Amino acid sequence: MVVQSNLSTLNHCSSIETRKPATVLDSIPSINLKDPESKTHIMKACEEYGFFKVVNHSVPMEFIAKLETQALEFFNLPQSEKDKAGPPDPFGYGSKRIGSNGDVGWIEYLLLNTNPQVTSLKTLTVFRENPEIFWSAVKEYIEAVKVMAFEVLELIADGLKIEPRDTLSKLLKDENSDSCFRLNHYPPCPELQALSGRDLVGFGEHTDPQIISVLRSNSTSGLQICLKDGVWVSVPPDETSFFINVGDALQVMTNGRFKSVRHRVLANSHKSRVSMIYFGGPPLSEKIVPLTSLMGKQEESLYKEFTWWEYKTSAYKSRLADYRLGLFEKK
Ligand code: GA4
Repeated sequence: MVVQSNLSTLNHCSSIETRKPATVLDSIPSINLKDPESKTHIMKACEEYGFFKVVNHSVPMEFIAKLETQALEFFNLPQSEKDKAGPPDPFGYGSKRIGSNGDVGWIEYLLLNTNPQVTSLKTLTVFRENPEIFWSAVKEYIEAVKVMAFEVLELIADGLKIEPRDTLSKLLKDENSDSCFRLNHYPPCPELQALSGRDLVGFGEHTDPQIISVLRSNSTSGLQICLKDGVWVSVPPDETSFFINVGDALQVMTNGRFKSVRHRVLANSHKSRVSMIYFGGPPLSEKIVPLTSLMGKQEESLYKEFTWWEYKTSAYKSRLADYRLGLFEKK
């Protein structure tokens, strides 16, 4: 009976699908930030996958571990306590519902703005009695990850021969950069075993709207990316490395040369997955257009002109799996 009722909860999640044999992506591009050739490898990875792994970075493991401990401490609180930091509008604590347009998943999360001035009082309740410990763990982690994101964007600028080399990174360095941060917890779902041959979606397929996203997870698998041919592959977890997603804004800025990567996360039956993602976005007023120096003589923009505010507003009205750039393509 218990299994029955739990199964119906899962069905209510309406996110169960038939499992196809999961191909594991062994060949995932791995960029060693200390390798002098890294810009060439990054270019290939952005063109082929819109996704890559970063190793040999300088984000201290200690920052990562501290934040993961804090995150788990929060997610282990009684539901009624966590709910005080919700609902996400869009910032705050959320459980099962993603965005405000009907998407659901086997997940709970905290969505924060990286700009403390935008952090609402409600979100601050997350930090409870120990605001300094939680907030300082979040801040030191984000600061270190941002430095790595700047480096990655500068290598991309080098690879694309864009000058100055901070053309992209300065959009994230800007004090008005519209960046956000997400802590995700995918609880284990033991009932999954009863659903033999089926998977439960933790976070449904989507592309990230921003410029780039930097993801770090614990050692629990679940992340999958969609290759150019439409095949979904599993990304082996690596708790000491970071994964970078090309976002929609970078696709537009490269006039489609880079593609934003479609990705999703599947729930695990026995292990909990924790991930932390920094989404680097430009200031709201920034025009998102192909970089002039990248455009060939006769080349035309594939997209209509729009600001990040316009794109973001439109994105927040969409469903997770929608092809959001479609509305902004020149027909
Ligand atoms: C996907 C990338 C980030 O997680 C996010 C998500 C946002 C949300 O969770 O509120 C969105 C999703 C994301 C894109 C479409 C809209 C908005 C949920 C959703 C259905 C924080 C973001 O910036 O866009």
